[in-house]
Formats: sequence, C-alpha cells, structure tokens
Amino acid sequence: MLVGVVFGATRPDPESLDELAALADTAGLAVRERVVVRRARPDAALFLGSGKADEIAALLADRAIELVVFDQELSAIQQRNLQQRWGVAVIDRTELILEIFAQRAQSHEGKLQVELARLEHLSARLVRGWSHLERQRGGIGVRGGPGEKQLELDRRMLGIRVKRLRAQLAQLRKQRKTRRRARERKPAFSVSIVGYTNAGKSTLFNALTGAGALAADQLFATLDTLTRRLRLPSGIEVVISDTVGFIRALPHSLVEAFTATLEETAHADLLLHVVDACAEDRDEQIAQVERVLAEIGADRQDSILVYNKIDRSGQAPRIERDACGTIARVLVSAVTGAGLDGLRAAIDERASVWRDALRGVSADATVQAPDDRFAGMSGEAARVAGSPEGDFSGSGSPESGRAMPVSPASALSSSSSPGSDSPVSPDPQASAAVRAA
Ligand SMILES: Nc1nc2c(ncn2[C@@H]2O[C@H](COP(=O)(O)OP(=O)(O)OP(=O)(O)O)[C@@H](O)[C@H]2O)c(=O)[nH]1
Ligand SMILES: [Mg+2]
Repeated sequence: MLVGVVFGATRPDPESLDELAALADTAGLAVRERVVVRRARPDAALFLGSGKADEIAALLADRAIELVVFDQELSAIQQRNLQQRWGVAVIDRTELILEIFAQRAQSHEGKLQVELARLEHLSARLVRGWSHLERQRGGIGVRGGPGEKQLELDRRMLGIRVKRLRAQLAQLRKQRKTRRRARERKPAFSVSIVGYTNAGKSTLFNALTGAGALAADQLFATLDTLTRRLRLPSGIEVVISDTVGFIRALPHSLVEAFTATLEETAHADLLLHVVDACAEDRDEQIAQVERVLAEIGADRQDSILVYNKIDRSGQAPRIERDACGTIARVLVSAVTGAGLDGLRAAIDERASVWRDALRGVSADATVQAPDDRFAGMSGEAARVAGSPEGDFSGSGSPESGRAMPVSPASALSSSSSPGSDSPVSPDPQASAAVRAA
C-alpha cells in the first residue's frame, strides 16, 4: 500500500503517488492500494490521525497487504508506532530508494556507496530514537538501562563500519583521481549525460556511441557510470559518460555517498542535461536536477539542455541558441534518432571551442596551470602538463629547492610538535618557503 499525506489546503490526488508507484514497481513490489490523506500538519506519533490509521488497518487486513510505503519521510518513532499498530512493515520513500539502489548496485564501488548511504540513514534514525529516550530518562531520573546500552552499542558498531567504508571509498576516490590525472595529461573533451531518472539518458548514450548500456522503463536503471569514446563529425574524439539519474528529494545520504562517482560529472567539460520533454512535471524535474548538480558542485559547468522523446510530443528536431548565439537547447528523439545529427554538431561546436582554447594555452609557455594539478607529479609529468620547468628546480633558492618534496601539511605539523630536536626539523625559513609554495 502506498500512502501519501498532503498538508494544508492541497487537494488529495492519487496521481501524486505515480512516482512512488514507479519506484515500488522498480523495487519489485506489487501495489494493491493507494491512499492519500489530507491533514493540517503531521501527527508526532503516527504522522496521520488515529482515525485514519484505524481505517488503513482495516484495509490492510482486508486486502492482505504486507508492506506500507509512505511518500513522505517518517521519523523513527512514527515508523515504529505504525508498524506496531498495523502489524506490517512500514517504510518511507527514502528507504524505498535505498532498497532499489541496493538491488541495483553492480560495481564494488557502487555497493560500498549504497551500504554507506544505508548506514548513514540508519544512524541518523538511531540518534533520533536516542534523544527521544534521553528525554524520557530525564523524567524518570535513572541513568542507563538495557535500551540505552543496546543503542550505544549499535551506534558504536555503525560508527566503526561507516568509518571503514569511508576509508575504502576514499581509497577508490584517490585511484579515480590518479586515472583522471593520467587522462588530463592526454586531454580529451569530456561529456557527461545527466538528468532526471527515466529521461532517456542511457538510450541517448547508446544511440550516440553504439554501446549496449541498459535502458529500461524503470527508475534508476543506471547506477554505475559508463564511459565510451565518441568521434565527432569534425574528427575530435570526446569521452562521454552515462550517469545515475536524479529524482525529487533524492535522499541526502545517497547524494553524499555517490559524490565520488558524481565527481566525474563535476569535472566534465560539458553536461548534456537530458529532459523528458513529455513529462508532466518537466520543469520541476529540470529544477530538481539543477539542485542536485549544485549540491555536487557541478552547477557552473558548461551545459546543453537536451529535450528528448520528441517523437511523443510531436515536435520537430531543432537547435535553439540564446541571445549570444550559444547553443542552449537541442530537441531530439533518442529512439527514432531524430535530431541526433544536430546534437553531435552541438557537442562538436563546444568541443572545438575547447580545443582552440587548449591550443592557445599550449602555445603560451608562460601560462601557469592551477597548483593542485601538479601536486605529486614528477618533473616529467609536470613538463607534459605544460608547466615551465624552472618552477620546480634550478632557478629557485636553495631553501625552496630543498623544501619542495615536503608537503605543507607535514612540514607544519613537524615544526609545531613540542620539544622536537630531531635533525630533520625544518628551519623556519624553509618551512616558510614551503608554506609560500
Ligand atoms: N518514446 C521515446 N521513448 C524514449 C526515448 N528515449 C528513451 N525512451 C524510453 O524511456 C525509458 C527510459 O529510458 P532510459 O534510457 O533507461 O532512461 P535513463 O534516463 O537512462 O533512466 P535511469 O538510468 O533509470 O535513470 C525507456 O523505456 C526508453 O525506451 C525517446 O526518444 N522516445
Ligand atoms: Mg540509465
């Protein structure tokens, strides 16, 4: 059973549960009933009123329903109370999405990310349940008790596991960064396909690259980023990636857990924001995607809106430019192929601008790239990246020459350790040079 609660004067509309129903379907659940109720505000104990809760209880028994999914987020207490009252499992939208991600995760990294998101979600609820107990305990005036001990234990175990997962993900992230650096040494224009779930990203990716990425009429069909090379009409070769879809109120723990994978998106030279042109809440979907992009730091990227599925809306393929003549929107159908030549030309146009800018940079030997691109690079790599060699050796002062291999952080911590008389302790001048570097 799907349950939605609308607050205030909004009229209850069963169609507001369409997306939740699609999510439930994706998770492999069969939806028997939809219930939408109106309330002035959520009830602290039950989320809905007790009269309504009893009505639902009767319906649950009558139709032998085993699971209730709420469209809104429930507190741990509301969830527990409802489960006890109804005798069936009760979850909310966030938990349903987490469940889908858990079913879908394929790669090692994807699995770690989903587990982390689940644990984060769980520990947030434990903390909430905990503060509730604390308030009770204050009234009774007794410290401790079995409930408290168990919670404390659970919380500690969760904390340990979360820490371990974070460390593993950080390691993977480092490897990813190294790979990205290697790519940057032989730079290729990178394109990321982003958009609301089910907008047709994978279908478009396949149509452009001939790859066999899974495309299905399901939410979150894609979880792992897939990357292919694509040669454009002008001969420029670009790297293009299909990514996980976004959704309204994407659980924050998921966005956080997936930041590492989404980071690739944040580094792309161009975003193709795919939009289902026929979706009823199309503009809302665009806004939601933009919100998540901002959250992962990818909102300042160069982007093109790709209105997909025009075979359904009956529009003709076309390219639209803004007042400055920059391509802003391309209308296509990934299924029929209409407008795809235009899209390729649009990517080509952006990639050409990028290539010309890059040529300008490599022609100008005095241009300096941002510092972090050189961190940990050998002199050889730094040269390849187009840096003036003199910055790293030879012409610098003896202090700065000696100081280079020391990272600023380690130099600072060793010089600040009290009573350190170690012979390698850097002299103030050298560490100042490090700090300056
Ligand atoms: N009519 C029509 N359907 C399309 C078009 N592009 C994609 N679809 C359909 O839309 C559904 C979703 O397509 P996907 O490519 O899996 O969408 P996605 O954005 O990758 O979705 P997720 O990975 O689940 O976030 C599939 O049933 C596709 O066949 C199109 O241009 N026209
Ligand atoms: Mg997909």
